[in-house]
Amino acid sequence: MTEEQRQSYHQNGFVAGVGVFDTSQIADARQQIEALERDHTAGAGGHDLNQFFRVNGHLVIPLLADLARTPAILDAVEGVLGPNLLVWSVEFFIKEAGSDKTVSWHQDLTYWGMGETDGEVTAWVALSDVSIEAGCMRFIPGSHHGRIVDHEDTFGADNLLSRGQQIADVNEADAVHGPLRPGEMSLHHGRCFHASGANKSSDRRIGLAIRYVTPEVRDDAPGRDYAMLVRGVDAARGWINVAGPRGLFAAPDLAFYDRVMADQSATLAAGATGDVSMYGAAGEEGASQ
Ligand SMILES: O=C(O)CCC(=O)C(=O)O
Repeated sequence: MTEEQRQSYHQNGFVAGVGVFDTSQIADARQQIEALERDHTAGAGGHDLNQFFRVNGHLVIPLLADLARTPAILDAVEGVLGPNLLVWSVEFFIKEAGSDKTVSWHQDLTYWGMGETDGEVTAWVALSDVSIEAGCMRFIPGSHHGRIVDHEDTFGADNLLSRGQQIADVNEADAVHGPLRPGEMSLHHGRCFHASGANKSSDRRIGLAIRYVTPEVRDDAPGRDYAMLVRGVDAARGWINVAGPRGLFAAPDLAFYDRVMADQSATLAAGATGDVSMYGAAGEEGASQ
């Protein structure tokens, strides 16, 4: 990441177009992901693959843990968060070709039990051409300078978010698109307003969102929380440290996944007005945090 991109992140709360994989590397990653979809739809341990793709797949799928450890991604994230980095969550945002799925305007940190921290950033990696037509993310520049604002639960059927949470008052005229070519990523701050529209393209729109935190970010909500150290040291020990998967769907990792799931869903569901399906059986394209 260039110094200009780093400054842009701090000023605007997001930066797009950061190159991390070359064409053949990203094609290879997509091919491996689509092979998992083809060969392991049924998942394991009582959860289908879609569930692992939506939430915390890095605990049971080595490919996802490896992607989250990619040095080029960590270099960029280190540029904004500093030298000590943990992965809190890995999740896919997939919109099939021609899909009406959208993501409503929201701030990520609203329900994550981390307060209003500056110590969390999402690296969103494009595994396909994530153009405006394909429903790339839109951001409100500078919105991360404010606090967490009120969100309302809509539980919209076409909304990829678990509770369809949305910010009521967004001036869409201020929004900036963040299109990405395959192998590029964007970084966005946990308080930056963002959303995305339908995929009107003829290819799948595949994004991998990796949430990085620093050791100092503490989970002050009910329950406990977990993160995987990927760079530097965790001297604060505020997170329960996760080693990463032993192999694809290894039995002890599947049992651990269920424990993490139970502890995190207590935090996510706090204050919800309906049934939050973050970890439940999701629809065709699933629901996310
Ligand atoms: O993929 C999208 O359109 C939304 C992603 C998102 O909300 C996130 O990564 O926080």
